[in-house]
Amino acid sequence: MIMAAMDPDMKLLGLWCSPFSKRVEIALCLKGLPYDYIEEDIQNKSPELLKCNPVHKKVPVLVRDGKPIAESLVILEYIDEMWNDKLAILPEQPYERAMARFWARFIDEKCLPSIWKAFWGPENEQVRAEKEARDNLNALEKELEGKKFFGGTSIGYLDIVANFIAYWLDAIQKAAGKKLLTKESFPLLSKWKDDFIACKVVKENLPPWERLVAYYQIRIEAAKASKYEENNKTN
Ligand SMILES: N[C@@H](CCC(=O)N[C@@H](CS)C(=O)NCC(=O)O)C(=O)O
Repeated sequence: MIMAAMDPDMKLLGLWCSPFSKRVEIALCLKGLPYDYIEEDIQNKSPELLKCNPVHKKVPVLVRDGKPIAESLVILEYIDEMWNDKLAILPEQPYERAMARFWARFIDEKCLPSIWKAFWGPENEQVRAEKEARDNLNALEKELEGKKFFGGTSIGYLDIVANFIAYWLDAIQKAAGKKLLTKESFPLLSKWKDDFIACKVVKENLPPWERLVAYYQIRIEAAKASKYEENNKTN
């Protein structure tokens, strides 16, 4: 996180390892907006988080002038509309905007769930999920043909939304000792992730690598242990 000057009018309830809250931090920093950052404890959610996001009870939540906004994609659009005099995040033309939203939903509704399932889903579903995840990554690979970033020549909405694929996926691959995305299988996505991570505003808003890998190692082990317990219960 960039330690922007404190602004009592705007605060972000976030989590250090959440790609969703990092999306918002990247957008705020791209716009050069100061905000106050509050780290949430997801195991022990604060009364403020529960009050600000009673429907999903998740981070990120952006609170501006006391009014909360939840869901990272919604927050990104709010930031872009609210500060439309600063660097644009969404494309300018309605068709390109619609397409960016289409792919953002594809990432959140199809791509990320298939990747999670491939790494810590039920064992008998992992192989199928891996195939699904590769097909989904392939669709994104095609989207990058002829472009440096999803947003064109510089990073935009869809690049920010895809942040998980650029950084978190590598940490999960390292933790699990299993690879979905390699330079050989996805050359365009691999080049894109290097370019994306090299952007100053992105680099400054990524969780520490070793801590993230350790976090996923624990998560993957916990998923294995709970499967083992379930099997023992049913056998
Ligand atoms: N669709 C949401 C997803 C947010 C999300 O899953 N946040 C996680 C942290 S990565 C969370 O707060 N989890 C708490 C919980 O599930 O109880 C968004 O885009 O903001």
